[in-house]
Amino acid sequence: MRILSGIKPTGELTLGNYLGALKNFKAFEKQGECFIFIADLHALTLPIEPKVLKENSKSLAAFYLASGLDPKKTTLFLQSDVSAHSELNAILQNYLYMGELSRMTQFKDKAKSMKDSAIGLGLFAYPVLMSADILLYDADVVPVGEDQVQHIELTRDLVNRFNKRYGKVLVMPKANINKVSKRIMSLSDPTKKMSKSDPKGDIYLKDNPDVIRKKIMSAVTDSGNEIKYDEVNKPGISNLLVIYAAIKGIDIPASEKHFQGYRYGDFKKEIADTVINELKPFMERYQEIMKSDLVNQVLLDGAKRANKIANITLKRVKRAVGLFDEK
Ligand code: AQP
Repeated sequence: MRILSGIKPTGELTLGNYLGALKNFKAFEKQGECFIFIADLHALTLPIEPKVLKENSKSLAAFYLASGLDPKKTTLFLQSDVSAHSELNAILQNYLYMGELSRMTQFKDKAKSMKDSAIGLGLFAYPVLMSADILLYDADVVPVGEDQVQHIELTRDLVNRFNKRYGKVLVMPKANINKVSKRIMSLSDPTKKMSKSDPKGDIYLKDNPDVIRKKIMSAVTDSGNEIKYDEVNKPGISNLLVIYAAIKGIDIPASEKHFQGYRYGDFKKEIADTVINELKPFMERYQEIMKSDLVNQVLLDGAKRANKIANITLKRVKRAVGLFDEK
């Protein structure tokens, strides 16, 4: 089984990125052949300073390694180091259509506060490049948070459309959504996703323990006093229950049961302790990796391995569509 996942180096990683993605990678490594990449081309779809993008990319590679991934087993690489992503993107963009791309929720969300003249083509065509990322590695499984499911569905439509016309060229991928940590919400507005590009209510992995505690103790809850999972009427409490469940590897009813009879203050205090204890060893590993030369070595080796596999698929697609390729 081939598994593929990536994160955009657009900003400081949040607890949402950690619970929704990083924390799950090690388990996937045991289940199949993993390709985990730094989606730096995707990061260009919204304005970003070159220096920041470069630093974020290195930092993200170190976070991948700190999550326990073994770079000998898993191919860790930079998207921009594998030119086949851009080449396949150029081919696939002819098989996805304006109508379906303009219906993508993520595009609508990101573009709603922007003037038309400021919306880059890359932001609009984001799902095309994402399809290329997935299909190049013949990925069977793509672990994602809830808001990426629509993009995977679009990739599946593309595979059907393409294979119907050219035969069985592309492998059909499937989204894998972690039931518990699929959507960690903002602490200040628990009806909105915690997102690295929206600093309100985020816990950053690089926050120090005092800051984390302060953020959790002041997280928005409600005027009641019952610790109960109820996304509609108690989104703040529900979000904290989810965070606890995701860290402990339990389901939400078990998280609810654990906090039965707690007062809000004590509940938040235990959530803060749990988050701080979870992130401490992870961040220590991250700091060590950042001090070493490991990231450069791993990305160099990863690029070689990723290019090899990606170019095989690219060749298959080029031949299928009739691009002259007798070499
Ligand atoms: N709040 C979240 N809850 C659960 N999972 C999340 N992920 C992100 N936020 C949450 C998961 O982290 C991975 C990284 O995704 P990405 O950086 O490629 O894009 P994203 O989903 O758009 O993440 P952000 O933090 O919201 O980025 P920006 O702000 O740059 O758009 C994915 O697996 C995602 O599901």
